[in-house]
Amino acid sequence: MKICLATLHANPCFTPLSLLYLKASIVDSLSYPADDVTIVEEARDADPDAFAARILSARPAIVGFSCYVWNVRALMAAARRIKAAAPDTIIVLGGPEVGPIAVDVLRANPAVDVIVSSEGEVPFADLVARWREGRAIDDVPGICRRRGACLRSTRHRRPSQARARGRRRYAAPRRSPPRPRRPRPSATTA
Ligand code: B12
Repeated sequence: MKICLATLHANPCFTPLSLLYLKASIVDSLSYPADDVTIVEEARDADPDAFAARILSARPAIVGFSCYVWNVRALMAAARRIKAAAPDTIIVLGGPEVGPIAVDVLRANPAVDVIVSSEGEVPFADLVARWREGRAIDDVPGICRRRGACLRSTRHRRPSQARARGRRRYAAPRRSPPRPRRPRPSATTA
């Protein structure tokens, strides 16, 4: 199953830390092939059709969008385009602009299937593992999802429970291939 994790930056030089952590988490905890997880990042004024087309070109079974105040409208537009072009694609959201209001966001955006309401590393890996194995996601902690015409939320797993499962540390994110260093502005002399 190919996965595409995508976001739009307010400033193109920023790093999509959330997506790098999510990728590291599934590569580390599920031994997911790193090459099957694409990260697509563009500036927030990216052309919506081109952005959606770039995501679709990875042929993902799962698309994860990282949603913040500066990109949520454009990402919802991309979600609609992706669902229209490839209806079987599972669309998952996370991030501070959607997690706390997951029910409202799901209700307003029929193209979205699941929202992870807080830190994503553990629930996203849980979701991916279950989708890969064809298992139900009903009891994955800390998500809000559709079930027919209804919306269902599950409670977060308490940190002590996560620790008991040996998940005290998250896998370190890394870029592959690394983004080329931008040249530092040269010092000017008067
Ligand atoms: C560091 C930081 C910055 C750095 C960014 C460095 C970089 N990435 O290159 C700098 C200083 C540059 C910055 C700039 C801005 N920031 Co800032 N920043 C933060 C801060 C302190 C931490 C963000 C971070 O990296 N967290 C670590 C990552 C791993 O966590 P995360 O992004 O929350 O992602 C986790 C979950 O949300 C979830 N998740 C996220 N996406 C997804 C997707 C899926 C599919 C799933 C399942 C889960 C999931 O799982 C992730 C891993 O646990 C937060 C406040 C905070 N404490 O969170 C504000 C915050 C993100 N910033 C904010 C804002 C508004 C901005 C600016 C617009 C400010 C401005 N006016 O210019 C800019 C735009 C940045 C951009 N990326 O384009 C707001 C966003 C509010 C919102 N509701 O969206 C925040 C929340 C601060 C706040 N409380 O208001 N920021």
